[in-house]
Amino acid sequence: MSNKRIISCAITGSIHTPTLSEYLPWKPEDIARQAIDAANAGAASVHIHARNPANGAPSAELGVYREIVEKIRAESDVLLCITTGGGVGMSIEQRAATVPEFKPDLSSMNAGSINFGIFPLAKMLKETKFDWEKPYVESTQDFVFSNTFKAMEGICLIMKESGTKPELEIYDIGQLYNVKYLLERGVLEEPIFLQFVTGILGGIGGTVYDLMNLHQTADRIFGKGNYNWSVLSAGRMEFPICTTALFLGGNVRVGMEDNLFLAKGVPAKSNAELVEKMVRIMREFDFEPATPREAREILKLKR
Ligand code: KMH
Ligand code: ZN
Repeated sequence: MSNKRIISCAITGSIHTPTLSEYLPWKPEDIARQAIDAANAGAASVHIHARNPANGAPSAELGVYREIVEKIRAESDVLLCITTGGGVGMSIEQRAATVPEFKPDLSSMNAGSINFGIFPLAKMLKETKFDWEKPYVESTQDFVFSNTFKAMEGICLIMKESGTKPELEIYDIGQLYNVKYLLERGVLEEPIFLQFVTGILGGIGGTVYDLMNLHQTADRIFGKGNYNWSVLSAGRMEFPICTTALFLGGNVRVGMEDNLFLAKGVPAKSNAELVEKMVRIMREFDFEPATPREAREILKLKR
């Protein structure tokens, strides 16, 4: 087993709100700057969401995405992974629009519908910087993150036409079977790249047992060594779960989309800090972060 591991860094996402961390980037120039710094710190891939430059609310505006994408591409050869998960309340058409527009190396492809509950964050939002924050997170008590078979097939075909590889976001065991179905339908191509998303309320938990369960089921369905995978864990299990994945042959995702803390009670001051910590852990165990060029080879990207 090679000792190279891809670090993905998810820069801002659409879960956390500006009040939760003063360091969460939400202006396009800050998102781009933190992505470039994360790449320089050892991330081979950056996962991008856009936010409204006026108030940090999740945004589907292609103009905002363009500013972020152009700034990153001008300074870095890091793999670009643009979300098609978007944010609460966006239509599937809005979520998919970045793929043909920017033809990124990777785009997230959420592999099934789930309840997506971020409403427990509301208790941390007594006073907020912006009015939208509390109602946004509270609304997820009644929110289904919709990814129907029709929507998934549509998005996979758009990615195929754009030469973009799907990063398949797997929130629970059953979604691995959705991926198997999409492979059989011919809308996905091997080798697939799975991103195990653990610790989201509505999906699988964020324990080592959950990771093992996902990994073993994927081995059984797709065949050991026939696919690439990575893991993220929301919140304080980010580093324990990512560290475990290294020994199982997996790649890792860190970043402020998933976790705002460097250690207990210590807010991360940037995404690069989270990447630097992951690199330190890796090197303690003789793993090395893959470069963007190595990541392209590992993932068998065509472009
Ligand atoms: N927000 C994470 C739970 C996406 O952007 O499409 C998973 C994610 C999905 O990053
Ligand atoms: Zn995301």
